[in-house]
Order: sequence, then structure tokens, then C-alpha cells
Amino acid sequence: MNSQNKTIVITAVVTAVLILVGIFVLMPILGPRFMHPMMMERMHGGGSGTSANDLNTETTRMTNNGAFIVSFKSELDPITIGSMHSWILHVETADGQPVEGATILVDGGMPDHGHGLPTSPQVTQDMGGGDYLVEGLRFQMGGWWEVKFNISADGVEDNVTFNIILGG
Ligand SMILES: [Cu+2]
Repeated sequence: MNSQNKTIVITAVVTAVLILVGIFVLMPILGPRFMHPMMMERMHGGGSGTSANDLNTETTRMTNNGAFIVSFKSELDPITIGSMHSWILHVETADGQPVEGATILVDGGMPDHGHGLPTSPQVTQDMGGGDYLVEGLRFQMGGWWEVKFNISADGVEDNVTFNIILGG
């Protein structure tokens, strides 16, 4: 190998090393933009599990401690933004017996926005057969809403949260 070739090889190697070092140095700055969308999703959803895509939006759910199975039917289906409306909440025991005479409190809000419900929904009627009328629900913007019910019956208290995603 003559000295001219040696110079070319050394120049090529040095250039390659400089490019690699440059990529490493720039990685933390450029990295996130080139990451796979799936990874981004996992990063955002990780830990708190609050990514809208992995929310459970079922309208029948078991309460947190397994005491009741609760479902809701909205008077408005689909629910529209800004409309005052009612729900019928149905409460059963874990083994499917309707729960009558329960005391039910309503709460909720938008976790991503840090605000609560714009209204104070109330259970206004025990309709019998485990059905309860919830009046005064209104969602004033699109996005992820939580509607929470605290249910007490026969000395047992438990909570359930429904997730609602409204478009717009
Ligand atoms: Cu909001």
C-alpha cells in the first residue's frame, strides 16, 4: 500500500468515525422524531395507562372491589357535546341480583384537562329492579371524560368509573 492510498484509507476511516460520533451526539435531540409511533404510544401511555387508545370504554363494568356490576344507558346515544341528558344506571351484585335502595353519588371530569363535570348530576329516582335515573349530565367538550359512581347498598360501598370518548 503506497502512502497515497494510506492517506485515502485513513481519511475514510476518520470521516466514518466522525459521522458515527455525530449520530451518537445528535441521537438525544433527533431520536424522538424518528422513533416508531408504537414506541411513542407506549411512552405516553406507560405508567399511568391513560392513553385514550387503551381506555376501557365499555358501558358495563365491575366496581373497583368487585361488589357490584354496573351498566349505563344514555338517553342520548350517541352522546352529543353540550346536551343536558339523563342516564339509566343499572346495578347488580357480583352474582347478578339487582340492587335496590342503593345510595349513589356521581362525580367525574376530564383527567387530561384537570377539570370536573360542568354540572352536578344526581340520582333522582330509584326505578326499581336495580335501575336508577341519573339526571343532569352534560359534557361541554370533546375528549376523554370519566363518570364515576359511588354506590352504597346493604352496608357495602364500592366505586366504578366509566370512560367516555367524545368526538369534536
Ligand atoms: Cu375538558
